[in-house]
Amino acid sequence: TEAEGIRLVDLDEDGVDRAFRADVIAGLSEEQKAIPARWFYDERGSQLFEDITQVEEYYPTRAETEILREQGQDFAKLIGPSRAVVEFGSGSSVKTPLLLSAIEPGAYVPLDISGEFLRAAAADLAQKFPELPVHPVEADFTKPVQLPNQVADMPKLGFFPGSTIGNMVPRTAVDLLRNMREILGDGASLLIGMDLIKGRKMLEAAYDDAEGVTAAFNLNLLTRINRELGANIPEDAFRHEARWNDMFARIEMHLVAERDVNFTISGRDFSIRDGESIHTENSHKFGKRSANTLLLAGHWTPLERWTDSQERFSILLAEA
Ligand code: AVI
Repeated sequence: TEAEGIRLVDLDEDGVDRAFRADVIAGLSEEQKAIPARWFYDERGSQLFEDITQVEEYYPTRAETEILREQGQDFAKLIGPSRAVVEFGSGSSVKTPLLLSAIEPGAYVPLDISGEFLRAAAADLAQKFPELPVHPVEADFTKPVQLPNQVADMPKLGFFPGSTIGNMVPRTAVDLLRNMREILGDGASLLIGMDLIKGRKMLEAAYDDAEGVTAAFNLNLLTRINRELGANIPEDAFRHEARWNDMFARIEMHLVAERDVNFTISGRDFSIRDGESIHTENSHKFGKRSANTLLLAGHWTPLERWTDSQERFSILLAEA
């Protein structure tokens, strides 16, 4: 039901998401202003992200899909049949079926914080694989999660595509990987997508496409703050910027003020100077070694690695 879908969101008496307001107010009070990237994904933000995956310059989705399409035999050989596939984040309509048809799984367990996305993804999968038991779990997978009893005795395969791990700073990524290890248990494997380090030009273009879809995605955060937090940020005073940070091997997205601005959010005053930015996202990129090191720090042992034909993206298989 709708009620189940919103149970994990803590709203105040005015219907404001408390965690959203707290993150925005704390983040805009810091020296380098910053808002966590998870707040991009309201309804319009989720749609814009879908649109990003279709633009010419944004290669990760196509590159990862190519690997899933091409390496099915390898997956089947190394992973084996009858696994309970636990997907962290609700399934994508393209990637998940490619994996499931390659490995003959015993069950599919999509795990997502949003009940609405979860039910849609589970229904879609059930239709494509009518024989496959599907057990959706509505949960925050950064916290401890109990998997359904029906899959208790099956060996697990965690699936975390998209290089979403790259949106976390390393210490948060390590915490998440360790938590996944706890959720999946002994004998589990993990199949995880990680985008690769490459030339600055190609990376910056992927996060600043000519059509302006990524710019709209970034700027939509201001629209969301204005709507949901009773704010009056002048959206036209900001421009989208994607920068490669070489020290941390990551693309950063910023909203850069093009003039001095003053505004209020939930009754509090803020000001941003001309040229100052709000840091809205990190998207870390990996080499072979940094990918392996991250997995090891997260209590996973790397076993195999695949890349697409143009060496843009990697999928790694690791074991507990
Ligand atoms: C969801 N995540 C892996 C995307 C990325 O590439 O870091 C989000 C994104 N931000 C801008 N474009 C895409």
